[in-house]
Amino acid sequence: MKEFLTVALGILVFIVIFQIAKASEYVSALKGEEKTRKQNNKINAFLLIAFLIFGLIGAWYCNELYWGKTLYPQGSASVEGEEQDVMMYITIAVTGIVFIITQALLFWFSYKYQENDNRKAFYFPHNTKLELIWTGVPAIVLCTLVVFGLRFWFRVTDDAPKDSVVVEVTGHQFGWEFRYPGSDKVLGKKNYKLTTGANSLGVDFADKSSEDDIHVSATMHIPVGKPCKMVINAQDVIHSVGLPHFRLKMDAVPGIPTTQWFTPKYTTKEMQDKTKNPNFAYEIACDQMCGAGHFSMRGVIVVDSEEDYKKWLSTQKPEYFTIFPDKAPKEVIADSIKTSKQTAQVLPVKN
Ligand SMILES: [Cu+2]
Repeated sequence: MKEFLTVALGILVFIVIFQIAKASEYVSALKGEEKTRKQNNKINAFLLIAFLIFGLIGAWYCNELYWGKTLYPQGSASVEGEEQDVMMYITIAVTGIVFIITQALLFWFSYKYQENDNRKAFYFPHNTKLELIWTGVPAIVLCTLVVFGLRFWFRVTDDAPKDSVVVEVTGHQFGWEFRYPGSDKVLGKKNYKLTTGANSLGVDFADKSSEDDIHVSATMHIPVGKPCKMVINAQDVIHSVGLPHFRLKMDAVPGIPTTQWFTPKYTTKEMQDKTKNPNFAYEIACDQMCGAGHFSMRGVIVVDSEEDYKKWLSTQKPEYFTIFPDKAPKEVIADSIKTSKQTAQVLPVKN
């Protein structure tokens, strides 16, 4: 019903516009073409100025209205992102100034140089000097902006600092998996042919370095103030690790691991206080349309204090022991029994 009404309304509006156009054609025939054209010219010249003024006010008003809802007032939550924010402001300032000047001139000239019987148009077909200036200056400015952008890009995609916390981030339809290299600081090899229900990342457990690797889903923990290097993968289609608070984004491409690193400035708790939002969470938003469940592909990054991070890490069991329980040392089994007993005590007993 709603669709039908919308279509009917569209047709009605079209008929009304068509009839008005037809009527004004008859009016102009009666009044004389020349006179009507001159009158229309005047109205259009005035409307162009009105469009300029209301357009600029509208742009300013929208900015006032929605500025607080963007992530800019919060500032960058990563050390590296600060540079990117400065770059963004410079880009907006440069392009903004050019936009305002060119648009103001465009509309003002349309008004000022409207048809006038006492003025003859000046024929100005070509000026090489002028063309060189308006091509050269924007080219130099844009190249400078691109060079600064590339410098930032090379920094965050280059080798991460030696003391970085390494996390492998894997995207799949529709969620995120995280793998930590464990105490040997080396991620075990993977082979997609080894992927099974239990070994969902296809880790090659014949590789010794994989025995202490930790696998967690949906929520990733990292310590504050320490560089974090992400090794990014995808298992099915292209996804993208979008970290708006840290001002980063990197595609997750099947078969081609990508990397990016950053240093979180505030813990999640500090950010909750800073934004006065007790539910604040650093988010991984998939920035690539990846299928029907794309909207649900949200991951969470918990930035802990160094101490809390170590505590969290110590409670994680290597995936190897989950898949091969018989290989687990006795204390791990004892630990997991203890944990399950504690959980049993905490959980209400259902009869
Ligand atoms: Cu996705």
